[in-house]
Amino acid sequence: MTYAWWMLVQGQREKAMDSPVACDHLHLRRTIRVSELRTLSKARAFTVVEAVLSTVIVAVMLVAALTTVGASKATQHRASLVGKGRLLTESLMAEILRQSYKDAKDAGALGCESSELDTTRAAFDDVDDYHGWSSSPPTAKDGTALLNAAGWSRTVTVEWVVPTNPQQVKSGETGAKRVTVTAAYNKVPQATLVAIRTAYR
Ligand SMILES: [Ca+2]
Ligand SMILES: [Ca+2]
Repeated sequence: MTYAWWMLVQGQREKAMDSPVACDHLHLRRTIRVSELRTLSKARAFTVVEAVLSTVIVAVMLVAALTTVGASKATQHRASLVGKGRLLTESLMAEILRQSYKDAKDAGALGCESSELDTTRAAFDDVDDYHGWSSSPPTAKDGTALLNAAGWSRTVTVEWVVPTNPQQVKSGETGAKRVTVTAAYNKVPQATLVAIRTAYR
C-alpha cells in the first residue's frame, strides 16, 4: 500500500516536472543562478580594479608627499644659507663702519696704505682699507678663523659715490664711500649688504 502510494506520488512529480510550468520555473531558477554567478564574478573583478586604483592613488600620494618634503627641506636649507650669509655680512660691515673715514696717510687712492699690507686685516684703520679684501674661510680681524664657516667666503668693495646719489660712482674723493659686503657659500652669493659711510657723521 505504501509502495503503491509512493509510486503514485513519484509519478505525479515526474508528470509535474514534465509540465510546461515546471520547465519554465526550472529555466527561471537556472537563469537566476547564472545571473548570480555573473554578478559575483563582476563583484570580484570590481574589487581587483579597486585594489589597483587604490595602489595607484597611494603611489601618487606618496610621490607627492615626498616631493613636498624634498621642497620643504630645500627651502629650509636655502633659508639657513641666507641667514648665515646675513650674519657674516653684518659682522664684517659693523667692523668696517667702526673705522675712520680716511687714513691720516691717505695718498688719494682706495685700499690699504703701504704699512698695512698683510695677510690679515689687523692693521686696517680706515674704511677703504677693506677695498678688494676677501677671505675664505671668513676670519676675525686678527685672522682667527670663524666657527662653522667652512665653505664660506666674504668679499668687500669700497667706492666713492655722490653723497646725494649713492648709486653714482666717482673715481675721486666725494666725501662718501659706498661699502658692499658679500657672503658666498661654495662661491654662490647668499647675502649682500650695502652701507654708505660719509666723511661727516
Ligand atoms: Ca689705513
Ligand atoms: Ca686706506
